[in-house]
Amino acid sequence: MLRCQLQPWTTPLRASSSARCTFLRNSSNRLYATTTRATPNASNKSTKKASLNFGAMEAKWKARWAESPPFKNLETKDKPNYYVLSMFPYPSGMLHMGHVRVYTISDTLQRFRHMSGYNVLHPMGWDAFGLPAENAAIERGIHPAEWTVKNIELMKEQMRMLSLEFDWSRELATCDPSYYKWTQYIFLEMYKAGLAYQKEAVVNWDPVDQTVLANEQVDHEGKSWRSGALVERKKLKQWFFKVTDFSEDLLKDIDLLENWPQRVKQMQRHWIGKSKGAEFDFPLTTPTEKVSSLKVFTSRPDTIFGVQYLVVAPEHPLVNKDSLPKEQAASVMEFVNDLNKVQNMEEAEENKKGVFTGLYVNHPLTKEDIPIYVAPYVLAEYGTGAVMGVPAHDKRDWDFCHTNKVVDKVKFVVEPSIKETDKPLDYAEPFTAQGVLSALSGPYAGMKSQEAMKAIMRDASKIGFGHGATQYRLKDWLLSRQRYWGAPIPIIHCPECDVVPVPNEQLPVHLPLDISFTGKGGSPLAQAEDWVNCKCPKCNGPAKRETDTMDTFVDSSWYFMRFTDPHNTSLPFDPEKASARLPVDIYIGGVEHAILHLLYSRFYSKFLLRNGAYHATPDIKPGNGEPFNVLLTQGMVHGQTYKDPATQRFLKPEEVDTSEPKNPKIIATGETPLISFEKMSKSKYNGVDPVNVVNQHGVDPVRLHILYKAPPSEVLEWEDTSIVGMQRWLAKVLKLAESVGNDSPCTDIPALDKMTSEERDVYRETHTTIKQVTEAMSTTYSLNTAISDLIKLSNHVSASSLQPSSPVYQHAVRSIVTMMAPVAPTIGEECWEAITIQTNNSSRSVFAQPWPVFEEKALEKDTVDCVIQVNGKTRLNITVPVALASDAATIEKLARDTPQGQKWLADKPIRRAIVAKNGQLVNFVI
Ligand code: ANZ
Ligand code: ZN
Repeated sequence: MLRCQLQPWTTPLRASSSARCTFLRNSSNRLYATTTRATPNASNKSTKKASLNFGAMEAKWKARWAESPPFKNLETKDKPNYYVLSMFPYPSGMLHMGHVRVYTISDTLQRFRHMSGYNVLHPMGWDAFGLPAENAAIERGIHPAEWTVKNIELMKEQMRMLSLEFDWSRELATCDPSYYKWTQYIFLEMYKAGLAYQKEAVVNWDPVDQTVLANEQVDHEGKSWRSGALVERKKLKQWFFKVTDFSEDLLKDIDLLENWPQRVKQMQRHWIGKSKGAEFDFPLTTPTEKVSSLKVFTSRPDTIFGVQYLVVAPEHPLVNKDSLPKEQAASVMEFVNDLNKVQNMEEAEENKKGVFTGLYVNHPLTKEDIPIYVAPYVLAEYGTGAVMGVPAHDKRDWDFCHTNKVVDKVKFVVEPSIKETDKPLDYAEPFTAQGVLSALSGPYAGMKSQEAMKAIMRDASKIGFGHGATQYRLKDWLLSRQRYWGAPIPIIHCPECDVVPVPNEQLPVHLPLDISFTGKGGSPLAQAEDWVNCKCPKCNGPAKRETDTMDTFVDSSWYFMRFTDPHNTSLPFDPEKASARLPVDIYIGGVEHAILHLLYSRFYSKFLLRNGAYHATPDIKPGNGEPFNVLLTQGMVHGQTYKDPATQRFLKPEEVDTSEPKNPKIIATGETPLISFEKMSKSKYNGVDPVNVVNQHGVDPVRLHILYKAPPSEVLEWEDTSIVGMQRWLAKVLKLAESVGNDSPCTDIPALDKMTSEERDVYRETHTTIKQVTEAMSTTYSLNTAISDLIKLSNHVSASSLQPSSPVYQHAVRSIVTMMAPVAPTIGEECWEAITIQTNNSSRSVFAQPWPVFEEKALEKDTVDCVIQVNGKTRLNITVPVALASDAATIEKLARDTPQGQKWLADKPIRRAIVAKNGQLVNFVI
């Protein structure tokens, strides 16, 4: 799902397995030992200063973790469940910094939850179907299956390198038959529920990739999101999911998503696009047997007297040579066919050209005969596919009316109400606001728009002319693709029985592996005759398989459910297991998936709840079925970009001398380049390879740096000159840990009132930090401030005069180390080992430690910082014990004891003392 921006896999693979490989079965056990890592810090100037050998420590702890996994077998019944999920990647073969960011966030949060006593689920899998694999097959002759398996192994190794701890026992890949069997099964459930259907549709045809695109895959210029080709219109029989059956639920349940970003919720609402208005049914003047009237949807029933023509979409059922009068039929059909040749659909919709059908309706209120036109600016998929043309009050209708010279005189039936505007109506443009109905509006003249809408709808429904109606912009989900590398749609077409679903016991419908990839002429599956020809499950006669495969969004709409029970061979997942784990507690991923992936996942989980695939629990409200509780959308990672100021040309890294990071120079000219941060891309030479970064600086410093540089949901401007700060901090914490470890282990912490003021101070800081970091990890996700709080605390401890033998000191250091461990697992373990070395406890992982808990009492300050004013002017600050903060006499005495106090109060008597804000502000009037 997270697709790599960089070109995946640039060196050809050596084929090791035959094209008939079964996917992934053994990939999870195979590749652990394969990577050798360069020793870090060897080549980098800045890292030499940091004393830790990150590479060696990583190797040490990876080996230990492999031997005794810190997170294994911790699951017990008495612990609450917690499900942390990051969006699974498309296996391009290479992690990019965006991946590193999202998985670092999820890994940090899951480690925190483990330590806080949860049964954590943190799985990983592969969104492994899709075009790039097929394109690789076409371009390089590598089978998509092989390409995919190799890429998965590579990326998995990179993930391990980053100390990301996933539950690999649950690994899944959507291209694995053991997964897509259930994708197909759920498709059939949809089919049985009447939610999967076929219909002819004008589709977006990508002439380069030779495939149908979803609307969302076409950009605002009418170009394919992937190939960049201008998209064409083509009519094909397609499979759809009836998402629109769930429009209202999908809309109203957005209100329940308290922990989703507002922005994402707005995007979802907008996408569903609910609109209230009316449907009017205009009788044709010459009804036929088939059609007697034309329905339109309008949001402005108050403009009903301004209707001067009707327009239908080119795909409207009225537009065929049998329904049209003979004189017009030929020219109308020619107009429509010409439209299909128009390369850019948007252009056709924009230009507002239309053609008269020769048909009329009779307006039941004005009794006028009104012409019907065809024009592409009316969309087949919205409302009824027909609109009432009100040129006076709608800009699109105005343009259409003028372009096609439909009428001589535009009828203005609504006018601005005088009170609201002094501007007289300018008849040179449409008046699109609501107002007061004009004299042309018959019995409704003089009514305000709102009032008129109600009256008109009431009267119209009495005579059967119309009624209130609600429309959604949301369309059904076109899910079929004329492509190879996807889950085959489990349907058989029989000449006798028509559409026959593949029986469950014949699932999965395997993708045939013996396929030639030419990249031309539609789906490769259609050319696999052995596979296409089959027996009809109903009549046993010769039949043909459906050759379309499913959109990869189908695969990713339920993977988070499969993770709850990934090896189930009799169902997509066990209802109990899924119900115990759902909804996902926190879902982390890119905002680019804010609309479709999330909407489709919401649709799937609502359907599957209704379908009984899982059930209501205290966390799953009946009838709700929202899949994701918290949604964390992480920001993009931008790369440092150099440009030549003279030519604006992007410069390659080797063209810039960065030996002085603050003062880079263009090598050829000696000039200073323009520096900016932009989305990483090949053409800007600003991409960063995570493997290099980690090799150079160490895993933990990179993880810390990523989380520290920006809040998770904001853009992260990647530059690595300041990673050295994180390396130094880690070295410092290790020193603190060693100082504790070398001393005798912690005895009891004294009671608060027995502490020295310095102890009290460090103890308070420690608890404040525990509170803040816990909050950041569990509710605000402001991981950057969590790290800065930890840094502050470590500075505080080392600046204090407490000795390592002090229980308060030891408590502080233990707290820092346990709280740091989720972000910096290697050094966290190293520190913990240093601390516990005396207690023979070194075999215990830091991740087996409980997360520290703060005490409310310890947070309280025992002094108040008091600002002292003399005659209303601020003169000095003093510190007053809390117990005495409201005692004016004590404050006066403490103030007089300071040099500043003596200066301003001298020996003058105080006439009045005003103590405000619990002693934080005191005014002495002298
Ligand atoms: C007459 C009218 C008069 C309209 C007026 C608007 C203003 P929303 O609010 O987005 O739902 N419409 C209806 N179906 C359409 C289709 N299939 N393709 C293109 N346009 C269509 O938009 C509803 C309005 O969009 C409808 O109200 C209709 O134009 C147009 F002063 O009807 B109206
Ligand atoms: Zn049959």
